[in-house]
Amino acid sequence: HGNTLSGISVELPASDTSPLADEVRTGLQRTPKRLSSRFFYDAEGSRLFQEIMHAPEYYLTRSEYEILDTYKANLLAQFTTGERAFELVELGAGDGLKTKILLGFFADKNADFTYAPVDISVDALDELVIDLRQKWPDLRLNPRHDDYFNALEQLSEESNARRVVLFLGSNIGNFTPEDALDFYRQLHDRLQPGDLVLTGFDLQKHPAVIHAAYNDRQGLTRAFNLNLLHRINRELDANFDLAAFDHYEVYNPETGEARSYLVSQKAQLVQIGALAMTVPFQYGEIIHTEISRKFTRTQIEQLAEQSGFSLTGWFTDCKGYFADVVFER
Ligand code: AVJ
Repeated sequence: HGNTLSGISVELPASDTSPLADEVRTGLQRTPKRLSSRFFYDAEGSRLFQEIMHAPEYYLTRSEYEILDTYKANLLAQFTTGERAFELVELGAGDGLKTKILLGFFADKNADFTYAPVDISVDALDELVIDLRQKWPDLRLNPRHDDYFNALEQLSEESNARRVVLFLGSNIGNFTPEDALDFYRQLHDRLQPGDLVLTGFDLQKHPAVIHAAYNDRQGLTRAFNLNLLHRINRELDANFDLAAFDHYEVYNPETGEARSYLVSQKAQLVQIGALAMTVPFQYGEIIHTEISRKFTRTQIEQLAEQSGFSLTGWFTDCKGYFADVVFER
């Protein structure tokens, strides 16, 4: 952590100010300890999440795939109003696996639309754009490497197309109830009357089905959760012993919250070099890392109502596990 001032190298005190550093500094000093799930997605974490999506227990991806495939014509009909073009703005596009079902179908039907994927990962976005250009050379693309709300604000100044915001995969489940409501209120502020939001919500169901989705037998979710410690070791010069932490998941069917934890398997001290910080753990002490919230239809209706949207489309898979829901501004 040297800094060069007019040729003189000045050694700064431990003052790493990356978002991860801030999170680790504050999160590991709290009781109970916690780290946000938004730091899961380094290159290895993104790769592990792709694998989770193929795990037999992780039904979410297959359910949503089924919904989009089954109802792509209904969705196109809802997105199209008269002669007006629409702009599909996808928040957190990732590899766009599920969205490609819609893009392919819309392209076949010669729909008049632009696809605007938004992602904070440049790598994911570049890969997606290369793949889409190859598959559909005529597709109008407007990729944004940006924060969700910045991207939305800029987009709304650019054309008079109808906005259709996609927020798929139950990413909304990582928000607290307050943050979820705030998210839709902010969308409401930035969109125009007639604009749409299509959100993927994971629904409440038999608790054992949900519990298994976050405890796959291959240990992918375990590796995904533990990778956060690996990332901190690498990026913040820490010495977490990954063998001394366990993955633990609870699903509470009364609150609809699946919560992930890392559990210290012994009393230990962990050094975070870049923060000049020593973190003590007791035997059995936890770090809370993720909330994956599951919804009821009533909760989703309330979310629409409290943020000023009308619920105009409700699509589920044949098992009723997942819903893709249309809100109209
Ligand atoms: C990408 C946030 C939807 O919460 O189900 C998968 C992430 N965590 N397995 C989810 C995740 C553990 C996933 N989301």
